Amino acid sequence: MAGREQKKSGGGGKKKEVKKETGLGLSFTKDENFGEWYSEVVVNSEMIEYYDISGCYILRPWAMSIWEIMQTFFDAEIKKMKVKNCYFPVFVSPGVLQKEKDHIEGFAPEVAWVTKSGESDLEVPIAIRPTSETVMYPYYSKWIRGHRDLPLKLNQWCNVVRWEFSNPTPFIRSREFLWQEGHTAFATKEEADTEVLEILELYRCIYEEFLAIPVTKGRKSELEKFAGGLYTTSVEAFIPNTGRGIQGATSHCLGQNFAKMFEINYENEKGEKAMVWQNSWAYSTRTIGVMVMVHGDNKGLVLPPKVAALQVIVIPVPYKDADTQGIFDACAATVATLSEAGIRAEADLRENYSPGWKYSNWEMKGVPLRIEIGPRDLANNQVRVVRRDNGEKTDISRVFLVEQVKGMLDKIQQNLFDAAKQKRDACIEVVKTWDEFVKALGQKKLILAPWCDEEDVEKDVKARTKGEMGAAKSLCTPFEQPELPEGTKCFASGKPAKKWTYWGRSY
Ligand code: 87F
Repeated sequence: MAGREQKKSGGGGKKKEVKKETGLGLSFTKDENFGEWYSEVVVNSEMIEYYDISGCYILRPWAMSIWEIMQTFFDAEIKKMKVKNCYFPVFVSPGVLQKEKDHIEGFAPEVAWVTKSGESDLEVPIAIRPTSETVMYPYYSKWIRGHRDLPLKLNQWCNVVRWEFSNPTPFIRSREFLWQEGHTAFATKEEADTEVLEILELYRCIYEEFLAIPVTKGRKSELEKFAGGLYTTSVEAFIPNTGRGIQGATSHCLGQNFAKMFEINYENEKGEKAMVWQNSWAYSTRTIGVMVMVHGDNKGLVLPPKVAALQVIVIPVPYKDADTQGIFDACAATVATLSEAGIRAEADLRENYSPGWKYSNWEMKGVPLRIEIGPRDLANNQVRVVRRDNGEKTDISRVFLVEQVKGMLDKIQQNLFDAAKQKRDACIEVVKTWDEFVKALGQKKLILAPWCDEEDVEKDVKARTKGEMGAAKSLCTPFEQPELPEGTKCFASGKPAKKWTYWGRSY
């Protein structure tokens, strides 16, 4: 995706600029230039400000509020599972980072280092965490002694730094990002296996119930899994405009690999020495980028009501000789009624902007519902409600305000999910042969193909599809498997197929 690095500032600000540029507030359309459209939406909606270090972005309150809503949900859910929050340092000593050598090898170029304090070189350079296994697990080794210390379930909400070199994109690929990382240790593999799926279900919930984005739960191939772990599960989303899959979040069973490396041992009930089973799981601010890409349109951002900091914006529409004060009072009363009912509502009473400008501005910011109150509405004790997702206008009596608005927010939430699912499903192509696969890839499809599940075959698929657009890879083997008739052959190798697997280009 294109996306410019240093966008000139401005855009969302003054009334003239927005109106004059295109009449829409955006100079690129989603279908014609997706990359530029995306950059413009995240900036003009006031979610992101570009920063003077490439790949780093300022998360403005409009973005942060979405993150916090998801965080509140997820944090409460993991606490129900007895996961405790903690905070480990951002710095990693080089020794401990090397310990994970085999697994860190491929990642090493992305690790950022602090080498100086002031003018003098540090005696030993210090790494900045790209993830916290090596930071945390030495202490797991220290804290876990007996079976009574298990399970140990910790999570931290933090930032991580990965010095990416390819194509930085706000939310999707940034050099610093926010996430939660959960790291748990159990006495048995069964407990670990169970938790992997419980967490994955929470991730599905974040995407489908909060962000209104359909995802596929599944297992990663041997090539695509976290190399340090036993197996990796993920929720996978799809961006129809670019025809790319995107990993939404991951839940790994680490097995005992790290336990061996970091000597995370304990004495079991029989007094024998045993090794823990571990999991790790994470979702990041990438979720917000996927939301923008999936739901945004040519007027800007489209927020699903459940993650919108502001669900309803109330705008007075006073005509010259109308009862302006009466209209403003009605706006304030409307906000009060909605707020009391737990609906996140505000009035835009700024007098230096026209109603029309405000409409575009709040559309750009993706607020799910706009309420307009003009003289006629005042006279009829009604308000006009306009949906952001489909532009539908309805006049509703103020008597039924709360129930109607609640109903509409629910409808918008559902409609966004249904529309996104329909679009995603329309991109799914079931293929059986290599020729069909190549054709579907060229058409930006999300490909479902029977596969022999062999690592070398996936490597071969990557090699054979290498090019400007990036190679195709497996996205996941969905847990929900269509029937695989006896004798079905692998699309790539012709060997007996073992699983239906999703393939495509990806972020
Ligand atoms: C970049 C630099 C160094 C990903 C990296 O998925 C190390 C790594 O280990 C690295 N990029 N990874 C894999 C992260 C695995 C795992 N960590 C905890 C997760 C979930 C949360």
